[in-house]
Amino acid sequence: MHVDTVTEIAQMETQKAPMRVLVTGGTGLVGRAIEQVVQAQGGCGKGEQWIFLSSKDADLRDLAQTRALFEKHRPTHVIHLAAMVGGLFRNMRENLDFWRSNVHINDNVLQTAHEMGVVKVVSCLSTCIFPDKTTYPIDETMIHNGPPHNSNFGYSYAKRMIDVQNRAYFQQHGRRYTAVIPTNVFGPHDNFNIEDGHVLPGLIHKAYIAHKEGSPLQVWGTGTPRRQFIYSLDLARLFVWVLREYNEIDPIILSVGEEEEVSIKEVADSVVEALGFKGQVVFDTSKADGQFKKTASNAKLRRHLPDFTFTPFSQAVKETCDWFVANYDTARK
Ligand code: NAP
Ligand code: GFB
Repeated sequence: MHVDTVTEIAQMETQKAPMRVLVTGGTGLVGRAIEQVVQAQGGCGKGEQWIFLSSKDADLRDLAQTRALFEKHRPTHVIHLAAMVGGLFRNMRENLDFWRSNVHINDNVLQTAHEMGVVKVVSCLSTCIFPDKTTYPIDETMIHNGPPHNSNFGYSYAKRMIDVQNRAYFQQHGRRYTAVIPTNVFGPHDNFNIEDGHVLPGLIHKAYIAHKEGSPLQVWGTGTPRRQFIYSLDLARLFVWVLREYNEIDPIILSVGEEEEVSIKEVADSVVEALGFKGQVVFDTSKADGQFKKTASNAKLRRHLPDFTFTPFSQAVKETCDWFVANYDTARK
C-alpha cells in the first residue's frame, strides 16, 4: 500500500497499538448491539479497550463536557453513534431540535477527536437522509443530490454535514474519518416509545398492549410505504468490520438487499405472527405515511463482504418481540 504522508505513517503506527475505542451513544439500540458483538468476539481480550457511553457520561452538545470526556479516556478510535434519534412522527414535530442537537453533537465529537489525535472515527448517517426525489436504488454517491423528505429535514441535513466534515478533515488535516449509512434498524434495547420511536418497536409495543386489552392493533398510515430493515446485531457485526477494515473516507451503506424491502403492512403481519396476536388489525389513514420508499443498494458492501449473512427478518422480529416481552418492565417505552 503506498503511504503518502507522515501523518499516514504515524496513523499506521498508532493502529498497531491496541485500540482504545470510545463508543458514543453506547447505551442505545445500536450501541448495545455493538457491545454484545464485541464481547462475543472477545474484542477486549486482544488488549483492546471498549468504552460504551451514555449522555450521563457527557452531554455531547456541550464542547467542554465533550473535551473532558476525551481527556479522560484518550481514545485511539471512536464509533460515533450519539444522536437525537426518533421515528417519523417525532421528526415531523421537532425538526429544529433534531438539527440543532445533532449538529452540535457531531461538530463537538469530530473536532475534539481531531484535536486529540484520534486515528479513526466511524460516524453514523441514515438511509432516510438521501434526496426524496431520486432514482432507485439509492447509492452512496447520491447523498447531496437534492433536498431530503420534508418530514425529517432537520435530522437529514445535520447528518449530511458529517459527510461534509469527514471530507474536510481529510483534505485539511489528512484525517481518515468516515461514516456508515444504515437503513432502518431494530432489535433488543430499541426505543419502544409509541409516539417517538420507529415503526417496528412501535408496532411491537402496540400489539403487546392490544393483546392484553383485547383491542385492535392500530397501524398508522396506509401500510403501503416500503422499508429495508437491518437487525441491530447484524449492523453491529458490520460496524466492527468497518472500524477494523474499511479505510475509505466516503460512507458505505449497511443494509439488506433491495429484494428484502417490505411494506409496512408486511411489517405489521410479521409482528402479529411473532407475538401470536389474534385480534383485529386496523389502519389509521389519518396518520402520515412519510417517505414512500428509500430503496438503498448494498452493492458496495457486497463488493467488500460478498458472503456476509443477515439474520432472516422473521427470526429477527421474533427475537426482538421475545426480548421486549421478557424485559417489558425495564424497556424504553
Ligand atoms: P438510541 O437508541 O436513541 O440511542 C441514542 C444514544 O445516543 C444513547 O446512548 C443516548 O444516550 C445517546 N445520546 C443522545 N443524546 C446525547 C447527548 N446529547 N449526549 C451524549 N449522548 C447522547 O439511538 P440508536 O437507534 O441506537 O441510533 C444510534 C445511531 O444510529 C444514531 O446516530 C442514529 O442516527 C443512527 N441510525 C439509527 C437508525 C434506527 O433506525 N434506529 C437508522 C439509521 C441510523 P442516553 O441513553 O443517555 O439517552
Ligand atoms: O420507522 P418510522 O417511524 O420512520 O416508520 P421512517 C414510519 C412509517 O411506518 C410510516 C408507518 O409509513 C408510518 O405511517 N407506521 C405504522 C408507523 N405504524 C407506525 C407506528 O406505530 N409508529 C411509527 N413510527 N410508524 C425515519 C426517519 O423514517 O427513519 C428518521 O424519520 C430515521 O430520521 C429513521 O432516520 C431510520 O422510516 O419513515
